[in-house]
Amino acid sequence: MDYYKLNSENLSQLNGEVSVPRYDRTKVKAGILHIGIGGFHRAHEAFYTDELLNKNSDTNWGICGVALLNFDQKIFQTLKDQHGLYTLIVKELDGSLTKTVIGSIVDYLFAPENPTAVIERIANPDIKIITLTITEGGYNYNEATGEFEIDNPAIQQDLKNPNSPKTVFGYLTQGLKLRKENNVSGCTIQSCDNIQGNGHVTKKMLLSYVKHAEPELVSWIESHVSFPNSMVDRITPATVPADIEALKETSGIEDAWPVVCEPFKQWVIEDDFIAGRPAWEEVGAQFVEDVVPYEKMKLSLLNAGHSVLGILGTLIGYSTIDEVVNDEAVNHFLGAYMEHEVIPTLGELKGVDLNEYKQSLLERFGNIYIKDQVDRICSESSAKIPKFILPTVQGQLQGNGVIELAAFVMAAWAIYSLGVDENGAKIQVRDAMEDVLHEKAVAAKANPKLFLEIESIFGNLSESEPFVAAYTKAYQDIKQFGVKKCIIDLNSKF
Ligand code: CS2
Repeated sequence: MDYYKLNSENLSQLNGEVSVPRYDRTKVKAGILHIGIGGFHRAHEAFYTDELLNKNSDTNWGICGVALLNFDQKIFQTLKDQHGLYTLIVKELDGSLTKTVIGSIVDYLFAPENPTAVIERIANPDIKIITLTITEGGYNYNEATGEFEIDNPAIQQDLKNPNSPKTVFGYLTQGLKLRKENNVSGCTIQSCDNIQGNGHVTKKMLLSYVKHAEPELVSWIESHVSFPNSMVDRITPATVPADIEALKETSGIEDAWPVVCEPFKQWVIEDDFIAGRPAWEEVGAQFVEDVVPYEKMKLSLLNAGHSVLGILGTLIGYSTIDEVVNDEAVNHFLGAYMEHEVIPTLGELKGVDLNEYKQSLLERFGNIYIKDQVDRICSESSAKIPKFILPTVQGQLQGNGVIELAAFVMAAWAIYSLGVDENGAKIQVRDAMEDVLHEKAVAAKANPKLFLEIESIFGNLSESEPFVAAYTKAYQDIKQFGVKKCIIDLNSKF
């Protein structure tokens, strides 16, 4: 087999089993600036945008991808070497692979190398939409107070050095300031992260920063920038070396960083784009007036479901999500959590059968070809759990509903945070709050409640008697009998 490095020159050489862009990429203008070009963006927004470029003749909506952190240098360099091209490998339910070379990222910038280029690009009149995938923790939000963490050292540094920012808030502020100074029209900032009310949160956090950094810019942003909420969905595990090798051996493509994902995808967006938008609805995105109920459903069933599987599965000793959910006892436990604790908090959702949705999630998690890593799911749990699980607990506590299963998962998380699974193997905890989690996890050995006292995660949950009682019992049971046996016992009640 001949091998071809993936780049513009070699596109015409690729064999027929791989789809390639059918549009002229040299004619596509970047109308979207995207911050955070990780796997999820490339499996989701960049995929939808590529489909649209293939379908209609509007060439104003290519993507300029921005790598913001030093850590992102590798993806920047890869995209640069490959002229923005990469292969999206969809792992179908029958194990077959659908491979598409995606061409919608037509430009790329590495912020640490040239901060001014990023600031100027945000102010460029061609850019009408700025989209973000900066992770749940990237919004600098304090769960206990609901406010922006102004004391964060990176934020303080940006306030002192406005022209060489490091955080997304520093960049957006300087870019928007330049837009205003140059009399460029407003734009849309669209979060594509898994946060309830992600548009509202983005607006609130950005304005909090701007009030400190450039107070006179606040009213311009309020009248010139829109912040639609959106719900995004597509399971995208981390790419592993075997994916790269298999692509090379089956298709002859040498792609340094392909993206793998599941076939399912969903994007529900509020139609609030102040400077226009691509016709993403032509390729399956849903535009609705109020996305809040969809977000709530997805975060509290899918993302929370992932966290439940990730934490319990890691302690038991599994390494991928399909292994965990295909364990009958854990599968039943998750189904019971969804049915008895989550669904009662969701209310009616027009056109959606929540039981069917729940069932479809269990099937998606069970796809044996995806091999989503429990390690990916558990990373940054301190930012995820307050958004995925705790709102359900609060809802249930208010209505005197069942909280036992969520309390069990929190107890398991306290034990997980000690960094050793039930077989004695080391757990690599990857979390911005790793030190605090570990310290409280150690303290919890003598008094389990101390873990719940991490206020920036749990707020005042440690004051809830019923929750603390269920959590403490679960903690002691897990220590004594192990996760699996406790799950089996709980399952007999639900
Ligand atoms: C996962 C998400 O990060 C996580 O914990 O739950 O990345 C999930 O796979 C996506 O949101 C799916 O849409």
